[in-house]
Order: sequence, then structure tokens, then C-alpha cells
Amino acid sequence: MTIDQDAATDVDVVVVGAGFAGLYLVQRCRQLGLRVRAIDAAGDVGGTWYWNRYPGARCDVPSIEYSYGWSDELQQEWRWSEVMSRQPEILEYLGHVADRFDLRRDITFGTRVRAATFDERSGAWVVETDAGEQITATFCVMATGCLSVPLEPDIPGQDLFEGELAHTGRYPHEGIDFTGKRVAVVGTGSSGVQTIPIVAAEAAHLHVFQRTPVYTLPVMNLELVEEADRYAKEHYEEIRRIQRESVAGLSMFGLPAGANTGLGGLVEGVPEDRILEATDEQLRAVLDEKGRGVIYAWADVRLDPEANELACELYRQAVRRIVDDPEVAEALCPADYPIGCKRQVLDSGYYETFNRDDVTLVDLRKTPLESITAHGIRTTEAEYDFDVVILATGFDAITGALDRIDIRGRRGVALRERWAAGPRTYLGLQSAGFPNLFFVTGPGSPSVLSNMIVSIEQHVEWISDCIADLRDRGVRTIEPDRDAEDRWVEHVNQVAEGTVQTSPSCSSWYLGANVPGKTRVFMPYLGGVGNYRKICDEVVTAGYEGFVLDHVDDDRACENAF
Ligand code: FAD
Ligand code: N01
Repeated sequence: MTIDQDAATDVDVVVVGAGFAGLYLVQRCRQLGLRVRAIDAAGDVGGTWYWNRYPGARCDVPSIEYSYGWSDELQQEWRWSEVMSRQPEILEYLGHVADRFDLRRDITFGTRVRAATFDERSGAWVVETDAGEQITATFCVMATGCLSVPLEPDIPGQDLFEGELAHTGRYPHEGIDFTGKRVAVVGTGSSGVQTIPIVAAEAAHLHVFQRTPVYTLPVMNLELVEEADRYAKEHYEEIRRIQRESVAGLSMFGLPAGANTGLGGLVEGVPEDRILEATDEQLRAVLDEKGRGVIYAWADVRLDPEANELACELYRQAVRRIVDDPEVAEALCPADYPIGCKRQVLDSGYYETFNRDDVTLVDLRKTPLESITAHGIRTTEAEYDFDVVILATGFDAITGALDRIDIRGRRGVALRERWAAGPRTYLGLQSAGFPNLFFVTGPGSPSVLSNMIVSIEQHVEWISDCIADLRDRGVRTIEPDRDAEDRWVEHVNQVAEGTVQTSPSCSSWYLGANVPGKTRVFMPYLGGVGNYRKICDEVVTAGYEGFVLDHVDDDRACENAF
């Protein structure tokens, strides 16, 4: 049964995005008998893994865990080749999912959604695309991704560059041949750190333009051995259960002891000792044993600023041990923000790369970047010539994709205006005044603080179950009650208050601090994946507590409008 018996809308559910979230939504909606259509600006499925094709791109979570758990057949038949897979393999996996479940027939590719408007009279969403099409739907789900809008830095002269200019988040499909070329990489976050060692090995000379030095941990790019694959396949049920109940969406099954989780810790378990109580000999011994991993060896590092600074100093000592040139080492040492305030970066041979004769570090804190010229890059000190410039400058994260769609709810109110002082949601799922509009991994949910596939699956299941439930109960619209939304926003802020992620010296994309002019608000929910899931489930059990369920012309629903 479809929702709209008279089929006054084109579909029951329109989904924007065909990455991990959009694909599962298509599958789920179909299973529930809903008419669904997805739209993606990309040329095919994959989302993040379609766009980010830069050299060295791979996930920072074990692939056994960074994969769908909703089909046992799928997880039994798929074989990952590495513990943390490379971009081509993840994209191949998502292509396989699309083929296996015949998902592409409900997806329109190469089409951008420009606007989505709630029509109060008909109670339908009208979605407009850049192809000039209007699609009407009872529900609209934004599976637009938290890291899908590349941050084009405000560097003058980009149009003038006569060589090849690429952003890691929009990397050319045919790749770039660096052989014999002079290459620049701007940015040293996760994308830059993954790219730099690989480009260095190919290019004639690489210049790395660094503004803020990074805390990065060595990752073990290991082959996924037969035994680990078999073990996971025998234990998937348990692995998925532990993921769902965990803080960060990880079970850490099958990883060798000492391996990085990529989310801020090592597999060996939660440390109990306090760094502030350690003797100098103990500190040295742990530094000798763990190198940069020293930062996760103590319980108080994330909790106490003094402990954090001591761990930062040990990290810097570990960097100085790797990098030969003391001046370069000093420039690479992060100094003015705490460990743990950003998503943990993982690398393969990052610091060692700076020992190569054909790699030069340019410290933009000393010599700021002025412009891109026809032949390269100009700083306040020098002019450099390049054949290729790679911008690894990050994303307008979490709200960026939503902000670029003209979303209008009741009374024509624009979502970007409602969120001008920071995003406001109830449970990260919906925003008051925007009935039947859902966000996957939206602000106010654990989202980017987790293994995102676990958070995506939870949201897709909650949203699709809710839609089917409303259909079965004859409810036409759902939206948050304003008070419930206010309380949730306050709760999200309270949980974040006083944490290392919101410390004044932290300028992360979690806070929107990387985008000039963006309101500084901590966007994701730090309450943990397992706890958050429980809250969402309890809300349903209590009859969608905090939501207004009603007909489009109901008074209470209208009062909820802005
Ligand atoms: P996306 O994969 O971003 O897909 C969103 C899609 O929506 C895109 O294809 C986009 O084109 C489309 N879209 C957006 N706006 C519009 C519009 N207006 N019209 C039409 N289409 C639109 N997370 C982890 O947990 N672990 C990792 O190891 C990890 N590695 C990452 C590595 C990189 C390089 C990046 C950039 C991110 C990584 N992430 C990782 C986060 C990653 O984004 C998520 O894990 C996950 O892939 C997100 O899936 P999604 O479907 O929600 O969004
Ligand atoms: O982006 P970032 P990213 N001039 O924002 C610099 C996921 N991910 O694409 O810090 C000069 O972290 C900027 O400098 P500063 C993961 O969640 C995962 O690397 O603003 N420099 C910074 O160094 C990650 O957290 C993987 O001073 C400029 C860099 O560019 C998220 O995506 C891999 C500049 C941006 O770093 C984003 O990572 C890749 C300018 N105008 C991505 N503007 C995995 O490993 C920005 N910078 C799984």
C-alpha cells in the first residue's frame, strides 16, 4: 500500500543523496512498500567514495565495521582485502550493493536538488532539480552527507592557474599523473595527510602548505587475512550488536592489539592510569614503547587540560624523533590546541615523508598564503611554480549540503534562516516547522563522532519505520514540538560543554570554525551511539514523544510553525 492512495504525489518518499545513507533508504522504503525515488548530483552511487578519489583515500574504521549490517547475505558474500580499505574497494562495494539489490532503477544521477518546499495545502514536499523537474512526495529525506560540500578556500587567483587544480573532495576520475611534476598540497587534515606520502613518492618535488599542524597516528594498513575474515563472518551478529550499543559505533572485533581505532584510541582497552601522576621515567618508557600513540595511554588526557598539554608535549617529542631537520620538525609540531578536539587523523608514513629531499614544508603561519597565480602559489615571502595544485582544504561540514538547498517549511520559512544562529533539531532527525522532512546523521545526533555507517543505519531504520508507522496509523505529518526541540538543543549543548571538543582553542569543523562566517556551534551529539539509540527508541515507545503527529490543517501543527 502506498501512503497516498490517490497517488497525488509522484512518490511517497524522495531521498536526496545516494551514498551509504541514500542507498539503504531506497532499499528500506521498497521493503516497506513505499514508492521511493533518490536524486544525486554524482554520476553514480557512492557519495563520499564517489567524490573523494584522491591518492591514499581510505577509511579510518575497520572495513568489517565500516560496512552495512542490514543484509546477512551481503556481509557473508563480500570479502574485504584490507583491514581498512581503500577508496576504490569501498566504491566497488557500494556498486555491488546497488547491483545486488537493483537500487539504481530508483535513483536519478547527475542531478542536483536546488529547492524543497513544503506545500501546506496539499501537505506534500515539492522538490526541484537543476534539470527543471519538480517531484512531489509526502516525505523528503535529506541523505545529503555531512562531508559532501568541499570547502573552496577563499584564495584569490584560483581561476588564473594554468596547471591542474583539484580539490580532494572533487578529485578527477581519471586521476592525476604526478610523474616528473612539481606539485603543491594545501592542507594537512585527514585528506592531506593521506595524500602527501603518496604524491611525494611520485612527484618530482612536493611542497606541502601547512597552516595548522596535525596530531596524526600511524595506521596499520594490513591485509585482511583469511582467518580474520572467517572470524568476522562467524560473529557478525555479535559484532553488529556491540557496535549498536557502543559509544562510537565500533566493536573492534578482529583487530590486532595496538591497532588504531581511528576514533581516538587504541584497541588495547581503556587506560586507567593518570598522566599527571606518572614519573618522568614512566613517561619516557611509555613514549619509547608507543611513540605517537603515547597520547592515548592515560585516562586523564581528554578530561584535564593540564594532562592534555603534557600528552601534547610527549607527542611533539615523538615527532622530533622521526623528523630529521629540527626546524621542519618544530614546524610540524602541533602546539596551540588540545589532542582530541578534532576527529583523529591516521597516516601511513606522514612524518617520514618530510625527510625526503624532494619534499618541502611551507609554514603558512610564518608566511601566509597570498594567492594562486598563473604558475603556482604566492606567499608573503616567496613565489612557487607548480604543475599541479591539490587543495585538501576540507568541507563545509554537517550543515553545508542542507544550506545549499533552498528548503522551505511552513509559511515559507527557510531552513537556512531558522538555523542562522546554529542548527536546531529534535534528535538530529527533524526541525520544527518542517513537517515530514528528515535528516540522516543530522546536527544534534552522534553522526560524525561515530563509525558513521552504524549511525546511518540507525537513522535510516528509525525514519523508514516511522514513515511506515504513520502510514499504517493514517497520520499525515510528523514534526518536532518546539519545546521538545529546544530541550534537545539545550541537552546537546550541555553534554558538549566543558569537553575538549569545545575548548576555546579548538577550531574544528565540528564547530563550523573552518568556514569563514559560519556560526560557531558544536553540531554533533556527544552522548554516544548506544545511549542515543535508546533515547530514539524510547521516544517511539512513548508514542513519538516530543513530536507533533497530525493532519496538515490541524491547529496544533500550525501553531508549531514559525
Ligand atoms: P555521502 O556519502 O556524503 O553522500 C551524500 C550524497 O548526497 C553525495 O553523493 C552528494 O552528491 C549528494 N548530494 C548532496 N547534496 C545534494 C543535492 N543538493 N542534490 C543532489 N545530490 C546531493 N566516516 C567514517 O565513519 N569512517 C571513515 O573511515 C570515513 N572516512 C571518510 C573519508 C573521507 C575522505 C571522507 C570525506 C569522509 C569519510 N567518512 C568516514 C565520513 C563519510 O562521509 C561517511 O562515512 C559516509 O560515507 C557518509 O554517507 P552518506 O550517504 O551519509 O553521505
Ligand atoms: O579537512 P580538514 P579534511 N589556506 O578540515 C587547511 C573525514 N576524512 O578533508 O586547520 C591554507 O580536516 C586546514 O588548515 P586549518 C574526517 O572526518 C576522513 O582533511 O584550517 N590551509 C586543514 O589543515 C575528516 O576530519 C579520512 O588551519 C587551509 C586542512 O586544510 C574530515 O573528513 C580522510 C585553508 C583541512 O583539513 C575532513 O578532513 C579524509 C586555506 N585557505 C577525510 N583552508 C579518513 O582517513 C583550509 N586549510 C578516513
